Amino acid sequence: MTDCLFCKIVRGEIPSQIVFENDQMIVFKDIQPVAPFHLLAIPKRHIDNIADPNLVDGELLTGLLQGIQQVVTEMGLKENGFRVVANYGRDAGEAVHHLHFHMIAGRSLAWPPG
Ligand code: DGP
Repeated sequence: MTDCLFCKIVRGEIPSQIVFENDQMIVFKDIQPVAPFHLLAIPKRHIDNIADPNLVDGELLTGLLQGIQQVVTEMGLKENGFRVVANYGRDAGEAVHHLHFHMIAGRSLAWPPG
């Protein structure tokens, strides 16, 4: 998708702070962090969001989760805990329409979220 913001980040057309990358995905720092650690895990391939039927490709989803597991392990986030969130639609505040998992950690996180 030419105009997709996160596709541009994948292609390196918009600068980002990438902390993890493999063939399928990148993980980079959120530009508006809500916690000391706020990362976004995204597939390199354009997938609209968590409700995109293309995500039934179990291999992609498994790969994304494996990448997330690797990052939380390597960054030491498993010690105190972390949260992984995918927003969908207006009520959840989805702003960028390229599948992304927020990875949030580094402070006590309230539940339920606001
Ligand atoms: P969501 O509301 O779930 O669609 O979250 C989108 C997130 O993307 C939001 O936390 C801010 C982040 N974001 C938006 N534009 C950029 C950008 O250009 N660079 C980075 N690193 N993050 C961005």
